[in-house]
Parts: sequence; structure tokens; C-alpha cells
Amino acid sequence: MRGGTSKGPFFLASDLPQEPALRDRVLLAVMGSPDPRQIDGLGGAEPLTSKAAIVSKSQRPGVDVDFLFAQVLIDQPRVDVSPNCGNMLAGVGPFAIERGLVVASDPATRVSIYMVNTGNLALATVPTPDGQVRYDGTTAIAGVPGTAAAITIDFLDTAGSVCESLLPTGRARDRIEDIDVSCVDNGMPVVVLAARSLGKTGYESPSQLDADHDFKARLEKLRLAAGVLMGLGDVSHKVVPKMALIAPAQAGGHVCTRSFIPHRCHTAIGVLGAVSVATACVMPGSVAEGIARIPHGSPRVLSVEHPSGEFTVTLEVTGSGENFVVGRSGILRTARALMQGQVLVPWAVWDGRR
Ligand code: NQM
Repeated sequence: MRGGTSKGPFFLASDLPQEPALRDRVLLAVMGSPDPRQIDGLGGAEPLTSKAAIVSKSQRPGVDVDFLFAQVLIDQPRVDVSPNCGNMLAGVGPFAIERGLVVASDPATRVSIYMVNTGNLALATVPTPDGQVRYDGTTAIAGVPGTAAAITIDFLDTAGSVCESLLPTGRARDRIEDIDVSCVDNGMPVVVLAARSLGKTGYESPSQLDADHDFKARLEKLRLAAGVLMGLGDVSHKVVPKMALIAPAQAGGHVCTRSFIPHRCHTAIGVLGAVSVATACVMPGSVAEGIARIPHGSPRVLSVEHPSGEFTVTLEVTGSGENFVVGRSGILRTARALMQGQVLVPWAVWDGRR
């Protein structure tokens, strides 16, 4: 399925091994990792198309399905299940309905989803006229050609998803290697910093940024140091925290971003990454002060600009200063079922024999 700006196989949990090491070997074989081209599998040789979703009926009271997200690394034989993915999440509601895990209503179905990776809840509303999932529609999202049916997703409790809290270092701003950063986890651990503090405008293209090896090395050094400060330990083999450069908005939005996931520049921005950046923007004392425009009202509606357009995040915010609290956040995505079938996994992967 395509979920938002990501794509990958969706599995019923009952079709995969329960044991994590064997499950990961199967996922690596499905996607063709490790290999920079993923030529021997279904992976698309870039992080946004090297993802899998594992879905099951939930045993939790009031929850419809459990969703485990797997980031299959491309050039290493590893699968990272530490963060979530708000894009793949967009496919979970339609998949759950089509696979009979949730009974559809007319005209829309609410699917409550427990995100196993981070232990948070999301509420997706999927258009289901006459009890059938409707994929076509008029909603455009940046990074996906054409239009499709809107799926709205509310995140109920994402503060401190992977880290201990919304501000994992306990501060809205830290100084690492002489650079001011804000470390925020509102669904995704992200290190937010002013593009200009690393000598960038923040308006460069992803390929320009990816081609600057000195800059990328400096960014990774900052990330490793931030990972320790955020309580994540040695993050050299983890896909979190992500890094986000910010600059004043250029196209009528509230802030402009270039995000790194974490080693390649995103051609758009991750869903929960955008929620965390938007949270940094409204957070008193963060590095976004003087860079982001802050909308008023409640919920706050922030337009986060990125290399291929913008991403709108709604945030419920109460209090100020030390009493600043973020509640529910909301986003809009689309999804598409692309194929149904069986992926063939070599026997050797299951029994370990070559
Ligand atoms: O932040 C990219 C994506 C993502 C993850 C990444 C995502 C999110 O665009 O919720 O969606 O950060 O690796 O799919």
C-alpha cells in the first residue's frame, strides 16, 4: 500500500513469525536488504519505500487494531522498530477494514489504532461509503501526484513517544557543539536547529544538501551527541533522532524545513516529524523563536513548508511557559491499495540453511 508519502508491504501479524529475529530476517528478505539497490526484493532503495506495516486485531479495550511499523534498513541487515511512521499509518485503517479486522460503517469508519512501536493511540477516519473503502477523492498531499480520498488522523497522546517526555533533555533549548538546538519528541524524536547555524539557508534542495558531505558529517556528529542527551544512548545504528533544519517560511506557511531521516534529506517531511517540528515552533524558548511565525487560536493550525510543498498540522496547546502542554494533534493523509498477493521468501531464510 501507499500510505501518505511512503510505500511498502502490509502484513497481517498472523502471517509473519512472532519471534522478532526471524521476523526481521523475513522482512529483510522481502525487501532485498542489505543492498543499496534492494534488487533482490520489493524495497524501493530509499528510506520512504523500505518500510513494512504489521497489523493485527487488538486485544486492548476500546482499540481496534495494533500496528507495528518496521523500517527496513537498506544497506545494513537490520530492521528498526523504535520509531513510528505516520505515513504508513495512513494505510492501516483501509487495510484493517479490507482484511476484515474492522467492520466498516457508512459513510466513514473510525479506526482506533494502537501504535505498538511507541505505545501511542491514533484515531483514523476512513471514507467508506456503502461500507467499502473509498480510495479516490479530491485531496492532494505534497509528494504524491494527483488526488485521493482524505484520511484524517488524530494523535491522542504522542508526547514522549520514544523518549521519556516531550522535552527529552528537560529543556526547550540546548547547546551542542556551539549550536543551539531544540530536542522534541511529540510522536518522533527530532532535533530542530536553525539552518543558518550550520551555514545553510534552509531553502536548498534535498540533493544539494545530500551532496555536501562536510555538512552531513557535522549534522551526524550533532545527532550522535543529541541522542545521548535525549536518553537514547548510542544512536549510530538507530533511525532516531531525525534532524530538522528550520528557516523562515517562504510560501505563506509558518516555518520552512529540511529534514533528515536521519542520513538522507526527506523530499517532503515525515508526519510525526512534522508534528514534532510544529510543536517546537509553538514551544516557548525553543530555537524556532524569531524564525517561525506562530499562529494564534486553538487548535493552532501550522503550515510546515518542506521541499515539495507544505504539511498542515493542528495542535491543541494549553498554558504557557513552564505550564505549556500539548494535547491532541491532527493531520490529513491519503492512501492507496496497490496490490494484493503473496511475497515469496526463500526457504533458507526460515530454517537458516544456505
Ligand atoms: O515522521 C520518514 C515518512 C517518515 C516517517 C522518516 C513519518 C513520520 O515520511 O511519522 O511518516 O522520518 O523516516 O514516512
